[in-house]
Amino acid sequence: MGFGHSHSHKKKNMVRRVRSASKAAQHDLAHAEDKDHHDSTGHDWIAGKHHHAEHGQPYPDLPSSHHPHPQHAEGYPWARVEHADYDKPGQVPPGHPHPEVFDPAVRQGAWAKFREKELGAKGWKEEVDRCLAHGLEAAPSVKDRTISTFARGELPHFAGINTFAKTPYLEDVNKVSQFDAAIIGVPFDIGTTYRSGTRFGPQGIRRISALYGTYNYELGVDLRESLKWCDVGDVFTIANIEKGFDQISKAVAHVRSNGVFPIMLGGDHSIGYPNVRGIAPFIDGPVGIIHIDRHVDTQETDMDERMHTTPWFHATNIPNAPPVNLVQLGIGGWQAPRPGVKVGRSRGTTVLTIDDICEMGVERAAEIALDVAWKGAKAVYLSFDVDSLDSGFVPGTGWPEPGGFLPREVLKLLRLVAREGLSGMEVVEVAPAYDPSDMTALVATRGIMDVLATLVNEGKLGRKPPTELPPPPYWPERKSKKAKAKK
Ligand SMILES: [Mn+2]
Repeated sequence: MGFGHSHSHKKKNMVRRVRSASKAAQHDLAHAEDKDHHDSTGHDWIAGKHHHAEHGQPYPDLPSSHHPHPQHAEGYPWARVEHADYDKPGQVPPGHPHPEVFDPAVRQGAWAKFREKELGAKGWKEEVDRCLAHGLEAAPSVKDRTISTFARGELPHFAGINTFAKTPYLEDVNKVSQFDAAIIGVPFDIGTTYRSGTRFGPQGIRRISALYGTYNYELGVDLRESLKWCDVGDVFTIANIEKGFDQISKAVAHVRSNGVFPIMLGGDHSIGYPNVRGIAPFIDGPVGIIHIDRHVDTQETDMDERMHTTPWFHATNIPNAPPVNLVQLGIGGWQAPRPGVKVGRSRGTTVLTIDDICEMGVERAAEIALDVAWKGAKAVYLSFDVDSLDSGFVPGTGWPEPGGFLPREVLKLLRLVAREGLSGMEVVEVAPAYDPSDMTALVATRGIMDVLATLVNEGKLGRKPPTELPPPPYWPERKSKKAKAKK
């Protein structure tokens, strides 16, 4: 019998084994008894002879693992199974009661399973190489040799210096033109009129964004493979509205003028104006604005300054950002200053309330938004205020309001309005201090990721891997294409 058992109290040399002795004591005892399996180098276990629980046998009480079977040496009491291979779209295991779930033209679950195969892994290999080069190879005991000593990439998700979704930090912004898209933090909250705290929005969004990988199953996208993007860090904001705006516009203009898609992490909503002001000069024609919010934010001033209740008044004063191309989605509730409503009425902006959108459906609302924003326009800017969601989902915001979007509604809306391409986007009003769960910052992260995925899938940004699959299910056809008007 193996060592560790006391089947008999009578032993030669009168050595008595004690079950309760420590592992080390039992080990020493085995040496004293000259047990043969301790003769091998490093005291490795010999199959069928060793019985220590610390060696990780999964079922020490089962007879089959007591003496492992040579065909399944890992000690499991069942034999290895060879599964049939259903590696082709539409292939169905015999007798499956619902063959339509295997049809990639019908079900997203099937489509996405095969789309994953087409996404490639070049970006992943480059990341591994970079991690090993900069972070050293792992200790010899680590079997997975893609792991480095110092965390330098996506993994582990809890480690590292947080950039947005662990995308590389670009310290030298002079090199930004090498990228397709850039994350710009805008820690600015002196435009708030109630709860402050959105100056910590970029930090909060980056922190929870570490939870995400670069791949999304149902959208069939791996941003690591399809997008060259970076995080340029934060704008040096000034505690003065106008100087702050100037800094923000200059930063956004730098990124946009280098042909890079800018993604601004707010910050309160006052930054909408300097953001558009940074982009519009580089657009050869009108810019439309799609604004998702509970609040119209169209009054001229609030408490005598250009606060976060005012961005679209000033943005639509920019010569090539006309108010007829401003569409506002999700408006409503008890936080609606009447001066802003008056401006919207007189300038002819387009407003859809939550009730409008619930009645017509998100798909129809997105059609309207695209028609309005793109009418005669050369580019469209997207502004996503997290307070457009029901306050239950976004406690970490300055002006929470019940009755807004559900997360899956607003995420679908974001994806649909991004489909014709964008000149830039912002996510505003995340104030992490009011939301220790970070769910508000998470929905901001998610909105950005879904928009980027859509831009890639629609061929508007980065590189879309070629596909032999049918179009993804549930992605509605665009009824009135702006292409018609363009040609
Ligand atoms: Mn708002």
